[in-house]
Amino acid sequence: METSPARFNKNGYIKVKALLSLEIVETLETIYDGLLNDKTNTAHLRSDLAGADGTTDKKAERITQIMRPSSVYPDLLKNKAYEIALQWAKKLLGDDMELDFDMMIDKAPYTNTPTPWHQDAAYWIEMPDKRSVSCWIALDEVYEENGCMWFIPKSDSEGEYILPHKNLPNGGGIVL
Ligand SMILES: O=C(O)CCC(=O)C(=O)O
Repeated sequence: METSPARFNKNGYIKVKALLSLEIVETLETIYDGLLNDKTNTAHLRSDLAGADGTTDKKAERITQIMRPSSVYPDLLKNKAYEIALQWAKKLLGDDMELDFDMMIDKAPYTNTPTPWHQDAAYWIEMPDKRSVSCWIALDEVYEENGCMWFIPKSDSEGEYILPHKNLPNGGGIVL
């Protein structure tokens, strides 16, 4: 049977079944809900990945992204999720892997806004060491209709190629 590192190398991603206990997920959920509602202390870390939408209230966030939530709430780093994610990164890419940053994303209900297709590596230009892994942890039940993460397996011919990306015109994330 193919090992996880072999599958990761081949496809560019793996899915880990039951990465965290329900208790860990619930703790993260409580902290993240607090940060999501705390618009004052997170203002400098916060953006809308969907960008501005001229047709709705400009203040309404559709895909809230909060960079480095642990810088506002350092106890987050003590949560087992961080340790387990790092163990997996080491298993997949080597024992010298370290946490670079954490991030939370909230897809507000009834906004029907897709997250733009992208490669994470396109955000990380000029990184001398190209090894990286993002660990995406769902805190709610996720399925196609409510915004689960989608991956496209890399093809053999692509190698480590980063496709050209552009900025969304309305100030959101980058898109293929
Ligand atoms: O949750 C999503 O739909 C996108 C998340 C993402 O792109 C990321 O975590 O790098």
